[in-house]
Amino acid sequence: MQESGLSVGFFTKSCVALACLCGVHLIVALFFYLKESPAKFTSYRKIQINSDIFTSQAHRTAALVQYDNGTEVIKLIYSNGSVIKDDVQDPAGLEHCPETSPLLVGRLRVEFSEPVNLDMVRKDSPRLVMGGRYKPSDCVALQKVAIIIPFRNRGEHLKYWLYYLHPILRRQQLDYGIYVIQQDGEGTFNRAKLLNVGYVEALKEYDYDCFVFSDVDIIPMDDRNTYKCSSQPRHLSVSMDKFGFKLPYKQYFGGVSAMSKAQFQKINGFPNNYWGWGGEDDDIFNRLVFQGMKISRPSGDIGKCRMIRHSRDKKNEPNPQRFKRIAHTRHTMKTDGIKSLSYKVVDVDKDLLYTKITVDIGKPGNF
Ligand code: UDH
Ligand code: NGS
Repeated sequence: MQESGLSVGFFTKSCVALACLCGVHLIVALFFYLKESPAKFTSYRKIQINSDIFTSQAHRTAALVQYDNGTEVIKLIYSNGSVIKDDVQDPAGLEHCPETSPLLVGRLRVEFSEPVNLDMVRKDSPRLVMGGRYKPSDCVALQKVAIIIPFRNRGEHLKYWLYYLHPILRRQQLDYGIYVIQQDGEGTFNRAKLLNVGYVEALKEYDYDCFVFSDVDIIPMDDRNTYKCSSQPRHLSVSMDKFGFKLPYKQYFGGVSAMSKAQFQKINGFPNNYWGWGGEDDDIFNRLVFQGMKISRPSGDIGKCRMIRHSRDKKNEPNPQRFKRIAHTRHTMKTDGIKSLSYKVVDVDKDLLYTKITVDIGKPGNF
């Protein structure tokens, strides 16, 4: 009787010990399973980056890597917690490009005395895709930038622009596309309406998050003047040779500027009813100010640019109505803009170096 009592006690103890062993084994296995397979569960790894994309100096950002059902999701967040960028990592597992590209060389020699050869540009950019599209091979660009050029009868200027800008944009490690928006016909030129068309047409093609609006005859003299967007609308052609390398006036917003999609939407895009030369850039400046935004600019040194000298274009005489119009921006911007834009695409020409879209934008009083 005593013997069987002993063996029952021994048996119970053995069972308890075995159960404990199994428990420990299970915990250890679970620990290693969780450690090795973060993708199976939602977990977070925080990494600090020095970024000023969509952020000012005052708002340092952090990148949060979230593993969610096996996908690595990058969220760029403000220090106050709001998400500003939410991106799925490149399937090839590439890292994001650094905030400052290591490929930049700084000051550039820009001159227009010799004709340029675009074949060299084509050869030097093996990753260029039809339509003037490019993205870096070794990292995921921080911004997807559509560059929009208002255009008519400026073929020579376009050659210089493509010759200088493609290598610069490549060194800036941008995911970019070039859109030349050509006004059809011989009617009065309308720069701002063409820029609106460029915005709409570029977005039909790709999910751009930044838009650079550039005259065809302005070339940056320093590749540190990055053609990308910032937390505030950015004016890029801040010290032009024709103005003695300074701003002609504090509110000047002409030449080359950059706006995120959100900034552009907030001001209802650009005005459609400035026909002929002048004032449309001042109207855009007014829109930005009325929506509580401030202009950001590179330093005068980094923002140096050259303009290709030319005579006044036909059908782009100074617009006599421009002063009256810029006095009423606060009111007109509500109705006149991207929401009221209408036009017809006449032709799309895809070159390796650009997409040229010819558009009928009507004439004053029409559309
Ligand atoms: N543009 C064209 N074709 C035109 C008119 C304008 O492509 O017929 C585009 C082009 O991208 C140009 C931009 O619109 O860079 C702005 O043109 P603009 O005429 O408003 O400005 P710009 O400063 O010339 O180039 C102003 C008149 C210069 C007279 C100089 C007299 N010495
Ligand atoms: C201002 C124009 C702007 C123009 C700027 C520079 O006077 O549209 O000159 O012109 N504003 C008005 O006329 C109301 S520029 O010297 O580049 O031809 O951008």
